[in-house]
Amino acid sequence: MTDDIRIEPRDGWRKITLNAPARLNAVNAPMLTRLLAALDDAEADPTCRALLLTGEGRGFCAGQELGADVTPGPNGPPDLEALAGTYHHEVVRRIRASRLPVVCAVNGVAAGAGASFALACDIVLAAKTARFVQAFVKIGLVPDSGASFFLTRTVGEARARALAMLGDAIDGETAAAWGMIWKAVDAATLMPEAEALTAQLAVGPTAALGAMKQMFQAAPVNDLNAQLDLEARLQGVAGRGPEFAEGVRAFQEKRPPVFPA
Ligand code: T3D
Repeated sequence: MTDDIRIEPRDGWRKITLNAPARLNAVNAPMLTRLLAALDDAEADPTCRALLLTGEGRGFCAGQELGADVTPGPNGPPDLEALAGTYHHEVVRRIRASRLPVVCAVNGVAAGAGASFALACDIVLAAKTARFVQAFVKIGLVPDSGASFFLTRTVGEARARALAMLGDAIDGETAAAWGMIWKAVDAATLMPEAEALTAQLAVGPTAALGAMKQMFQAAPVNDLNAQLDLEARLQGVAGRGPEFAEGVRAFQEKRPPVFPA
């Protein structure tokens, strides 16, 4: 039994580690099938309230494994549209559609689809020494797994185009300075900080955090009126829920809130 996806249950959250360090956690179809199952399983578990995604060893994820999946076979060249649609893009869709806040700890190089998986997450911490590489151009491909979507919205079109067309690596500190990620930290403190952040989210108002995800997903395509309508609708739902009741009660009683699972 392969353990290229390691799942560690913690108190109210799960840590999912891409675990193929010899190839910098480059992914293939079976590994992505297991990653999708891990995401689905966490989603279905009511006791799971947050996720942490990271990589084993010196890499976070070197994108698609440049192996059997993408090697021409007897039937001709690989069908990358099907490969992307079935596996890589489903990972991005699952993370974005999840009810759970997803933290990503980028421990090392994040290349190709690996960088996109990180950028799909809600809060991205990286080691200062981590590298983000739009590796696609180096092998004659185009950005995928949401890279063109995420980059234009985080670093802006000028930087997005250059990153994609040149394939230059940027380090964690630059990624943070450019607004691509939340924060760059010393490599030694990355995991404790990412775990503390995930634990914090796991005791947060889970339904409200899930609603925030819907909001931020919609914001880039909505105009202001549509976004105001969405915010009002989701605020209405939040206001009728037990989290708001507890939050207000805790404020009035001058104690920290204990949000229900
Ligand atoms: O349908 C579709 O959507 C298709 C898929 C598209 C999505 C994609 O992700 S396309 C992009 C695929 N990824 C790449 O092109 C990245 C290839 N790797 C690299 O450019 C470099 O390895 C890195 C920049 C990521 C890191 O460089 P460096 O110098 O730190 O490490 P290294 O020495 O190149 O790699 C270390 C080992 O990992 C090495 O193996 P070895 O020689 O020690 O046995 C290398 O072959 C292996 N490795 C790295 N990336 C991959 C990989 N093995 C297989 N697939 C990889 N993607």
